[in-house]
Amino acid sequence: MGGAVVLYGSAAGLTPDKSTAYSQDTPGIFGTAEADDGFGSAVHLVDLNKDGKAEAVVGIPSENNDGCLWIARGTPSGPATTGSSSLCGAATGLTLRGPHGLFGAALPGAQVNF
Ligand SMILES: [Ca+2]
Ligand SMILES: [Ca+2]
Repeated sequence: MGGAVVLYGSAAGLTPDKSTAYSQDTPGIFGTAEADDGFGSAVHLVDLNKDGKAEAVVGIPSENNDGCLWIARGTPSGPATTGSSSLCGAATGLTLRGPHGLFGAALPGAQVNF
């Protein structure tokens, strides 16, 4: 289980207006919400394709015992589940140790890099 919420800024600061919550129960997000997935344990906003819109990268460190990242494409109205993608630890070719690989447990932080 777990979740991540995108809040938007305004002249008065962060506002819940237009906020969007994401979890593995959200249509368009891969997998299913399971106990101890840790969806949202780490989050990062970064413009990966340099189009001026931030992608949301969400860590799911206990997904499928190796851990995964979910990446939502940035759009003018915020991160979109349509066309989102995932990357899991074992698929990267990294050697993951221990009962949980914890891929996606740490990301640089919630920030926007343009
Ligand atoms: Ca899951
Ligand atoms: Ca982008």
